[in-house]
Amino acid sequence: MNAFETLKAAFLTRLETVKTDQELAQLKADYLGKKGEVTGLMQAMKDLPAAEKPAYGQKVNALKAELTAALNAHKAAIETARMNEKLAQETLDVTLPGRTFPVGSPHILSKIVESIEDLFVGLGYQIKEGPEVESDEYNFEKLNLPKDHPARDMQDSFYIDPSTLLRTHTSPVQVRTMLDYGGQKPVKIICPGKVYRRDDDDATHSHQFMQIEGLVVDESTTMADLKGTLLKLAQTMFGKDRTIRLRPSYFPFTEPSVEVDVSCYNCEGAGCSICKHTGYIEILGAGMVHDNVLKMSGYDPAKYQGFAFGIGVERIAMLKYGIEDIRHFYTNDMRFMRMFNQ
Ligand code: 2NM
Repeated sequence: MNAFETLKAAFLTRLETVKTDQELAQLKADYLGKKGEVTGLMQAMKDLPAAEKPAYGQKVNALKAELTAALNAHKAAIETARMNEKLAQETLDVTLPGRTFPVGSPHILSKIVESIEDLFVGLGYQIKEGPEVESDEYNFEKLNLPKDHPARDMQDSFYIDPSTLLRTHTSPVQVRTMLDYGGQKPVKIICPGKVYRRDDDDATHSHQFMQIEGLVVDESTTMADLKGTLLKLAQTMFGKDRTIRLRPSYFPFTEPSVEVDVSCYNCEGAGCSICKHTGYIEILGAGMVHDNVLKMSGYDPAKYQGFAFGIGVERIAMLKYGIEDIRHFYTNDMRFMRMFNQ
């Protein structure tokens, strides 16, 4: 073997062991750098006879090209190996199950409110909300509950000061709406929201509960309109085969006033423990808006008539789902909440 072949063999042996960029750079410097082996061969040319110089030069250049090509090929191999290793380490198993996280759902009371809102929006009503802290004026006075009325007893409401309280029903929102309309245009609204009464909480009483009240005021509104509307409402809540029954009652803000019963969804009128063998279940109160109420909110009873109704949302949910304690709606026991989770 001549010097060229020895040098090339030594280079290739070392190249085999090169694993890093630094080792590669060092090898390149040792052979192809300014003081490298190949450069040394080139410098040796000056001691040769002139006739041998061209062939010698060509041999050195060929060797240089060969070593450079080997270096580049090895460099590419190192990079490929590094990339493959990285890919193997960073592989994602797209078939692994995803990370699950808990998802909530609307509260059962919200669902009932929304289904009733859907019905009334479909009938052309507007949804109106108002403040939970109300004036005595809107909560009682303008609803035909004068100062000495028993329902205004301090014992029954949460008073903030002598003329301010937590609303005991959503009717003040209806008073506000009538005043806002200036006695000049028809009213067709429902008012959902929280209301407050000073009760001791037990299975059937809560100091805070949800109500939906409806009010229609127009130039030829009758009790027949009320009855048809309440039939639709009863069927939406308890099924399309339900009928309703009106019984005379009393509310200060309506005259006449009625209590509304729905035919029993359990026994269809035959009699069972749910309807206490009467075939009917009481679900809401209603009536024709009292002349005094219309007047105090700016509507002329000679021109306008109105009907109104009020419904307790918890009571509806309790009937519908056989819930025996109203406190379940507010204690937020997840086992209770999840029963309505779909
Ligand atoms: C009820 C029963 C009967 C009612 C009356 C009014 C208003 F503001 F128009 F006078 N709003 N709601 C009403 C009537 C509420 O709840 C059992």
